[in-house]
Amino acid sequence: MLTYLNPAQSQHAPRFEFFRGERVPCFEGPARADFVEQALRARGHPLRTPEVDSTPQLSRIHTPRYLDFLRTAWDQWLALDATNAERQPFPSVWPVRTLRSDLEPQNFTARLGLYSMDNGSPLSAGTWAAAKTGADAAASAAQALLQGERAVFCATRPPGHHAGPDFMGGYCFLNNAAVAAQGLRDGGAARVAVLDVDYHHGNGTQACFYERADVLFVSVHGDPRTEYPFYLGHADETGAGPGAGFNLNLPLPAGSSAAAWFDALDIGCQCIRRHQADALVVSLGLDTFAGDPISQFRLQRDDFTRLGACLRRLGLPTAFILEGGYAAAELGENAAQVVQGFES
Ligand code: OKP
Ligand code: ZN
Repeated sequence: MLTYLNPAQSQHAPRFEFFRGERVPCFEGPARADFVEQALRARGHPLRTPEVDSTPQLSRIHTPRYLDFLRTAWDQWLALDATNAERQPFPSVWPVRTLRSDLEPQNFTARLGLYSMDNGSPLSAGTWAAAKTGADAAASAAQALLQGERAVFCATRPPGHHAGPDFMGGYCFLNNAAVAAQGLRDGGAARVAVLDVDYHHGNGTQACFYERADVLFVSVHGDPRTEYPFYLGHADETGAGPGAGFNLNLPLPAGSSAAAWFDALDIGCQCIRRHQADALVVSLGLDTFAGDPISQFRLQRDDFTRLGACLRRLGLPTAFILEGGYAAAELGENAAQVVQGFES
């Protein structure tokens, strides 16, 4: 399967995040993409670097003020104090209900909170470069499908599905899957489906398309009553305005079996068939794996082959966009199994 890599991915390398009140090494690090590249290379899949500038799609998905902030955030952080190069910024205040988010604060920490949904999206010097090149990879994947490729794999990080129109969150900065879907629309696909199989609900992608009928969003994920991102991903969220009926959430309890997961996937696939989409974007989180350190579904290696085979049967031009998956040593194998299942 044609694969796009993100040659800038290793520039996004924050050193730590917060976990249960402690500073711990980031679960989401450069080794993840290296393992995926290694596994796909070993199986002989053709590897390419991005050839499309995603700027037009990014400006349809994200707001100008958020893009401006993200592009300049690290420089703003350094401008506060040159020794900040060795430190990481974290938000500590957020404009929740009753507070104003329409004004652009002058204080950096206030801006960081305004454009963040959580404190779980650490920044580093190369975050913009890595996120932008990742979005370029997603736009390149869309273009390859429009040019007749049957399926494309985007082996990128940081992930994107928690990033909304004007916020980062959950290790995500730019919404790669939304960029791919928008690229397909811009290139002539009338209807696009996004299927999100990451353990965590793709709140950012849902938000991007919630009022749109041209992009169907379907997600199978841990029940947000107990699982991140908590505040979105419930079954009663079905779309709004022109997008009413174009959003399907299939939450499952933490600890659900692979059998229950495939039953939900089947419902999601039936929905995609009914909508007669012209192309499919898969937000491929592999944190549904039984060995994932921060997630609680129970898929095994062979289940990823089965996932690939299920997706092939939809018969659509398909862009796989890597999202989560934190058992890094097994991530490459699991990704390669999805590809093998799709191609078998
Ligand atoms: C991103 B993706 C909190 C650590 C947990 C939430 C999980 C983000 C998952 N400091 N953060 O959907 O795999
Ligand atoms: Zn996830």
